[in-house]
Amino acid sequence: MRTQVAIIGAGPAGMFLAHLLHRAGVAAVVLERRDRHYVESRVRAGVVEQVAVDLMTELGVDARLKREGLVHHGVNIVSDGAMFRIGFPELTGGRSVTVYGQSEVMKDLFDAAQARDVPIVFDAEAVALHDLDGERPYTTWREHGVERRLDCDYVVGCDGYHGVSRASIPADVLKIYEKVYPFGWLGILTDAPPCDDELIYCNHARGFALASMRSPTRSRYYVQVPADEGIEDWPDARFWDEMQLRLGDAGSRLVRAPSFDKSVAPLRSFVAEPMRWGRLFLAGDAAHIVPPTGAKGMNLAVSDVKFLSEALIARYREGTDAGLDGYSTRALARVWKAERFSWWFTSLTHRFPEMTPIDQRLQTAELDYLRSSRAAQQVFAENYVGLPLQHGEPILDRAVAYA
Ligand code: RFL
Ligand code: PHB
Repeated sequence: MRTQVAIIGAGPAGMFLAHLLHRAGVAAVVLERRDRHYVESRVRAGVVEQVAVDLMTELGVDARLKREGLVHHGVNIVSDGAMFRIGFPELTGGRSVTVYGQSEVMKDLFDAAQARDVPIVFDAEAVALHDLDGERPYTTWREHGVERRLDCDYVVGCDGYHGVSRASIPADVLKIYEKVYPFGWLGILTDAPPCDDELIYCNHARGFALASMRSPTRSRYYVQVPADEGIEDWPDARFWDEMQLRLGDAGSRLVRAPSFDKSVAPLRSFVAEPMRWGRLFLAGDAAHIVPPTGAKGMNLAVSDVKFLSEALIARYREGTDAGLDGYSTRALARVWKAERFSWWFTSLTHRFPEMTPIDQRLQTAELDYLRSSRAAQQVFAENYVGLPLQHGEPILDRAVAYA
C-alpha cells in the first residue's frame, strides 16, 4: 500500500488530522492499535474550546455537538467553602466553551470518516516506523496475523503518550521537560443531574475536587487522591462523602447515584521538543501532556493538527517546505502557554504534600486575588476559553481577534 501521509493513532489528533487532509485531497491512512469501540468508550476530556468547536463546524462534523453540547459562559471556583464565578464572554470579547465529551467527539469523527471513506485500519498490531530520517519512510504492522506495509511521504505520530512514534526518535534528538505531580484524580461518571449548571473547581483543605458533567442527566466528578491510591480505596460511599465535603455549600445539591467508569488518572506536565524528526511529526499527547485541571489536552491535539495540516497541504499544493519546517516552533508556542496555564491552575487548586504554612497562605492569597480582581479573572478567562490560534502575533492583531 502507498499513501501520502501515514497517521499513527485514531484519537482526537489522528482523526481531526485525517479529516483535514481528506478534505484537502491529501491521501492519508490512519493506523490504530485498538478497535473503534475501545477508542470511543474512553472517558476523558469534557471541555471543548471555541477553536475546536469551530474546527468541527468547518469539517461538517458539528451537528450533534450543536444539538447536545452545553455552552458554558463561566466556571465556579470554591475556596475555603465559598464560591465565586468567573464569566467568560464579558472578559474575552464574547467567547465561551462547550461541554461535550471526548467520546462523543470521537463518535462524530468516526461516523463522518465512514461516510466519507477516510481509511482507518483498526486492530493494527505491532506498528513500527522505518526510515523516518530518509526520503522514503514506511510503516509496518500486523493485521489479523498478516504482516502489512504502508509506504508514505510523511508519518504523523498521533499515538498518545505511550505510543510508538515518540519512542522511534533517537533519545539524543529530543529534549524532555517533565513534572510528575504527587497525586492523581479519581474520576467517576453517574447518571444523575449535575449539582450546578456550570463546572465547580474546589480548593479544599482535604484536596482538590471538580464537579463537571456530560449532559443534563449525567455528571462527572473528580477528587484529588494520593498518587498511590486506587479505585479499591474509594467505594462510592467514601467518594460521595468526600465530594460533598470538598464542594462546600454546593455539596448539599449533590445527587448521589451509583457510579460507573471509576478510574484514577495520574497528573503530569510533559513536553518533548522538537515535535519533528526527519519525516516524522508528532501531534497531541504523543508530544505533550498537561494536567487535566486546565481542560487543555484534547484542545492542544486539535491546534497541533490544524497547524500541521496547513503545512502538509501547502507542501502538496505549492511544493513549499516552510510550513513543515516551522511546524514544531509554531505548535510549541501554543503548547507552552497551555502547559503554563495548566500547571498554574493545578498549583492554585491542589494540596501538595510538601506545602508549608507560607505556601498555604500564598495559595489562599492568590485565590482571593482571583476572586476580587477583574484583571486576574481576565487572565484566567482568556486562557480557559483557549488562546486564539494566532496568539503570539503582535498585540494589535490580538485586539482584533478579541474584538
Ligand atoms: P489519545 O487520545 O491518547 O489517542 C492516541 C491513540 O493512539 C493509539 N495508539 C496506537 N495506535 C497504533 N500503534 C500504536 N503503537 C499506538 N499506541 C497508541 C491509541 O489507542 C489511541 O487511540 O491522544 P490524542 O489524539 O493526542 O488526544 C489527546 C487527548 O485524548 C487528551 O489530551 C485528553 O483526553 C486530555 N484530557 C482533557 N483534554 C481536554 O481538552 N479537555 C478536558 O476536559 C480534558 N479532561 C483529559 C481530561 C484526560 C484525562 N485523562 C484520563 C488522562 C480528563 C482526564 C481524566
Ligand atoms: C471533565 O468533564 O471530564 C473535565 C472538565 C474540566 C476539566 C477536566 C475534566 O478541567
